Amino acid sequence: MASINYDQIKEAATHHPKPQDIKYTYGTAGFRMRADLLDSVVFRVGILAALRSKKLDSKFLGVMVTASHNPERDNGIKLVDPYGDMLEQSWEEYATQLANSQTEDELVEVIKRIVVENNIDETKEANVVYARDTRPSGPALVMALEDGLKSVGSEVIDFGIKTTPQLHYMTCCLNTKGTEKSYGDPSELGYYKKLAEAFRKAVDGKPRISALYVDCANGVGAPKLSELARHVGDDILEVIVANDDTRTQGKLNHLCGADYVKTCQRLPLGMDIEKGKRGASLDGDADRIVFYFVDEDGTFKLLDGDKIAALAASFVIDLVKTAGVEGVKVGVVQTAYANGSATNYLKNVMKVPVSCVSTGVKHLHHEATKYDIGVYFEANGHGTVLFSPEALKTISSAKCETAEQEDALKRLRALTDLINQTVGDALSDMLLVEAILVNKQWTLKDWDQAYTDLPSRLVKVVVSDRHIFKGTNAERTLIEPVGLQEKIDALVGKYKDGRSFVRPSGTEDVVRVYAEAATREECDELAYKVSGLVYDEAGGTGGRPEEFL
Ligand code: G16
Repeated sequence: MASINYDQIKEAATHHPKPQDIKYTYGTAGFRMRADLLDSVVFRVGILAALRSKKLDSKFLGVMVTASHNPERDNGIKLVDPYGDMLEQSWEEYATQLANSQTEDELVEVIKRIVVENNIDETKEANVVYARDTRPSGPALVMALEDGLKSVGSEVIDFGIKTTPQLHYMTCCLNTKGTEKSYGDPSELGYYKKLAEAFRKAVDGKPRISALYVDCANGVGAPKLSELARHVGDDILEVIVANDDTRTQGKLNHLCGADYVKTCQRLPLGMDIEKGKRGASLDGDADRIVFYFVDEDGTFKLLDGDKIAALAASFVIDLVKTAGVEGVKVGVVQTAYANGSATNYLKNVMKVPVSCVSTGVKHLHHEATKYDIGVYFEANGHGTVLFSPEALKTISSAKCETAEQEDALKRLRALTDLINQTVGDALSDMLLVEAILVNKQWTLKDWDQAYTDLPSRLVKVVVSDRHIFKGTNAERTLIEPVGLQEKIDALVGKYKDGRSFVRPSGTEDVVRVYAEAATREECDELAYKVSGLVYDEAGGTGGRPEEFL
């Protein structure tokens, strides 16, 4: 292949000018903001993906156009490394530099710097695959992405509309094809078949449980879940798809979806499930899931990412023990948003090692690879279970002496295929939870009994500049604005089991305030006071946070 043609890049870039006066930041999961401001960013991310592919010996890089849980007017871009994990963090800075280079000349300078610093062979082929969710702004942004890719002469595969985890899966499959690490068939059909087959094995011989109603946030999860359910078969899993309107403008994530349900702690619009029925919500790109039900007394009960982590960890630990592969150790990774009761249960009742890292799947995933089996979930429902190569080897080569051992081993092996190893995946996680509940013949209420969440509250505070907030200690302690943390601590000290922390969101233009305490009243009061403090002392704009009724 010829070297990079910088004149070609300059010419293409004139069609995707960077708006003046905007500073783009690479957030928790890539760039994310109002879609009408993203054209130049997406063009440049195309260039970055191609450069990284060249650097990685022409491996396939993935690019997903999505804004996940954000409102429909937003869009964004997530980058997927060859084995399905998020973009290597040292390259986030390059993404930021490319996105913020104002002129075509500056852009070319940054590209040349990346090439030199990484010793990139310009003549290597670049391979990039991409997909998008159902947002109306998606097609135009994909065209900008293609222009960026073409300007560097990249080979491309357009996977059309997919969930984010499907793109992660396919990127990994393409790069492992024909090797001993082959992850599967790099197609949507291959994805469904792999999951469906593994689910069948995981629930083999156990009776089906009641139907699961799934709120798909009116997003890409709706058609994909229907397709998956068809492959699994309703003889073993009955899924009722709700909020599947991907065509009517304004409906995506509107009063529905995993983020809404978790934040507001109430049923989504369009899912009026009766007492005793089982519900779940996906987010806009189907990488998060939360479960819920309405108790006999009418209380809404949420089973979030923390509950999924505890369920998955305890099931896996039991299987490991019964299968006789006890050398394989399980650990759990959480963030500061994990409910205090969840952490306490895992550490002190289940006696599992627990690590706490900064928000963002990229941080959790990395930490989880340190365990033989690493269970990582954010409280918002984003997560998965990772099996280390050694654990996989032990599980696949283990010999069994009893029928009980054989059964446990069969189910454990099925889980290694059922659980998406590349990233948190709502569809795969849904099947994982269902497989565990089927095996245990549990209702959601049975699952919920393990521990009782401390009342918690998540508040969004709008400030003039959220970038002035800087944290440390896995984002649990603010170091800037100076003095604010001491004031938060003084408030927290007044409440039994009180805990509160503040951090800037990396996906929305808000500051997030988290609070928990022994009772609902105390928790709400603490959340109200801390968010008021943030608003008053750190440039709150718009309405001052209100008391919760
Ligand atoms: C993304 C990340 C998650 C993170 C969430 C919220 O999720 O992948 O790890 O928890 O953003 O991040 P923040 O609090 O910084 O806004 P998604 O599903 O929106 O892509």
